[in-house]
Formats: sequence, structure tokens, C-alpha cells
Amino acid sequence: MLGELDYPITYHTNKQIESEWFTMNKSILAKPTEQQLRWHDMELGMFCHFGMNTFCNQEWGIGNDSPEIFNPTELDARQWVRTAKRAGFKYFILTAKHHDGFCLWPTKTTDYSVKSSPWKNGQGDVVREVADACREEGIALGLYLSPWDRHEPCYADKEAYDDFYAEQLTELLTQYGPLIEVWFDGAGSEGREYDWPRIMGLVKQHQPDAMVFNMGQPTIRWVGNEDGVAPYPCWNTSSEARASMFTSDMLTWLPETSNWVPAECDVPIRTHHWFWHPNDEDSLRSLDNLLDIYYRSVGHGTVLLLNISPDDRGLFPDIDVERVIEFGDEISRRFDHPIAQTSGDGTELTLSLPYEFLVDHAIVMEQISQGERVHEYVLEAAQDGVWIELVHGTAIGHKKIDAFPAIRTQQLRLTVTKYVDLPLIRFFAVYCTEIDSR
Ligand code: FUL
Repeated sequence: MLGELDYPITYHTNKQIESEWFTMNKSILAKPTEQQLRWHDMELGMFCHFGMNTFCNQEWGIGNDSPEIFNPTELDARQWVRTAKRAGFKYFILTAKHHDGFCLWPTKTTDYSVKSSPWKNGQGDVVREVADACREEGIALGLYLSPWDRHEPCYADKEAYDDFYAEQLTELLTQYGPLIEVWFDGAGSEGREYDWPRIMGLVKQHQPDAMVFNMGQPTIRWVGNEDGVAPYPCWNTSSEARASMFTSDMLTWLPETSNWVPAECDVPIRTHHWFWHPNDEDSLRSLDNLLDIYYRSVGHGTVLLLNISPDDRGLFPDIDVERVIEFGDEISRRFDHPIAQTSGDGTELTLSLPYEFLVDHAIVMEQISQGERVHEYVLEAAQDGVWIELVHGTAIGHKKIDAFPAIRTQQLRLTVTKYVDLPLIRFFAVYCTEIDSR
């Protein structure tokens, strides 16, 4: 909401463009970094929860399950990453360590890891296999390292654990190539203080281009639910975010944190389950449900992080693979081929079609490198010489997807009615998702 912005807003209507006012406001409009822009453009990330829980039919181990049971006999990280790529996902985040403390890489910090398991006779490294697959497939890699650790005895001693966590993080930041994101989960850490200045120092030293999720000095924030959906509007600026599912407390961040902290929407493809569970196929989300999530995450200007879990063989189950590919294909079918598109600066943009078409969707994107400027807009279609209002929206930001009842038209008009600086529209396009649009 407007309250999320940290500076006083003066609105302009489309009749008042005053250069003096623009000069003044340009300096206070929050803007993304180059790294954030790259991340915004990815739009789809795949989350991958895998670990000890996969073998125990549980979501949260308490840290006492024996490494002996970690034995994914057919593990194939290429199958995971190729699935992500085939479905149109641009980055892949693996749970290197979940709350149970079991590490998927042969860390020097503890024996509670793959090296104590029978998998590859203790010589394996899941993080390495995922990193290699990502590099080969051209997918960006992100890592999740749970701050809450239910296995590690030194967790009770704040300073000792800060050292332990810093060492684990350093291993992950230095041994697996460039990272797109480091995912800090607030679950289980409600009220616990970690050494964020030190943690952030490590990220900046070793992975200065990585996005930082929700804690410390984040560059992206949690949307505040695990349904994969963003409210509308979901402004890119904020000074706080919800800490976890288990508290309504809001986290505040280190003082140097920028105001531009866009939201990431995480959600599991199997309702309520982040890890794989046997006989759980009924909880696989339908295509319609996934598309609804897409419209309310990417379509609200945020990034969607969809979780798929490998099973106890170490493979994504076939039905999950089929569903996510179906999802990616449907997004492509709907939006890869606009009927017409344009871009431009100013408060009014017209889109003329070569002849009359049936249209039922529009996509609008702002040039957010220059800040999020639009605060209200109207989309209209001309019919028999009359402008018919299709959509009345607020934020556009990185992307707004609007669906409306199909209408036959040859001309559309986007009018920005409230803005905080000259609107810069990077992309304005219309579509017909029905089979024949002519
Ligand atoms: C939550 C965790 O408790 C879940 O297990 C999962 O990792 C999810 C992404 O975040 O807070």
C-alpha cells in the first residue's frame, strides 16, 4: 500500500507534467540494482526441498535421523535441472541444509552430512551435482541454508553457532560457483538473533551479485505467505517483511538496506508439502491452480518460486514433471506471441492492431530500472468509436498481467492517471488466449 513507501508522495495527474517537480522527485525514487533487475526478469525460480526428510515421511526432522537412511539410489540432479529448464524456469534453489541440520554437501563443520551416508559410499555431494547441472543447462543456482539447526549441539551457544554458521555459509559461497540467491529461512528462528553484519559481509565478499532473501540486508523479501501469491498492489519498496509462517512479527533489516526490496512468492507444487512424501500424489496442484498462482505472482510484478521435491530415489516424480511442463507450456502458449506490442514514455500509449481481433489479456511492464512510477492506470479498448474500460489498476512495476472478458477491437489505450515520475512503459502488449482470435 502507499504506506509502504518511505517518502512523501506527491501525485500528478496526466495533465500536470512539471519539470521542476520531476527533478526534485527523481532523487528520492527507489531504484533496483543491476542484479535485482536481472532477477526480476527471471520471473520463475524452482525451489527444491531434498534431504533427510525425504526418507522419513516428514517435513521437519528434529535432527536425530540417522545418515544411514539417506540413500537415493537413482539420484540425478540433471533430471531436476532439465525439468526446470524445459518448463521455462530460470533459476534453481536447493536446500543445502534444512532445519534438521543434515548437510547435502561434505562440509568440514559437522559429520551430519552426506559423507556419513551410504549414498556413493559417503563420497557424494548433492550441491556439487546440482551446481554442475545448473552450469551445463544455463540455469542460475541458488542455495538455502537454514539458520535454525536442530541437530547441531552448539546451536544453544549463540557465539559458537554464529561461527559454525559463518563457516558453513563460506563453504557454500566459495565452492560452487556464482550464486543467484541465498535463501535465509526465518522458520524456527523467531526471536533468535544471528550475526547479520557478519553474514552479510561474507555474502558481499564472496557472492556480491547474489540476491539475499528476507534477512540481514536483503535485496528481496518474502511475500508473507506460502501460497505463492502476492497481494495487489505489491509495491517493490518496503522497509520490513513478515519473519515466518509462525509469527506475525515483522523483520526489520540492517540500516544500509535499500528501499527497493521486491517480493518473491514461494509455494510447493504438492499442497502443504515441501518435501516428498509417499502416496501423496493427490496433493499435486492442478494446472488451473498453478496458472492462478502465476497470474497472482508474476502477474502482480513479483517472482514465483515453485517447489518440486525429488522422491526417495532422488528423482522428480513423473507426475510432477509432467505437471510443471504442462504449466510452462501453457504460459508459453498464452504469452509468447502477442497480437501487437509497443513501448513508450508518457501518460498515454495507444496500441493499434492491423485489423480487428478478439483480445482477452494485456501485459504491461514499466521500465523499473528508473523506479516504479505508475500508481494508477486505465486500460481501454475502442469499439464502434467508443472507449470501453477493461481494467482499472494501480501498480504495474515489473509486470502486470490483466485478464478481461474477450472483446473485439482494433485499438487499445493505456492511460496512466497517477504517477510519481514520468511513466516509462517498457512493454505493452495484448493477446488472445482463445484458439482463434480473428
Ligand atoms: C518454511 C520452512 O519451515 C519449510 O519447511 C520450508 O522450508 C519453507 C520454504 O519455509 O519456513
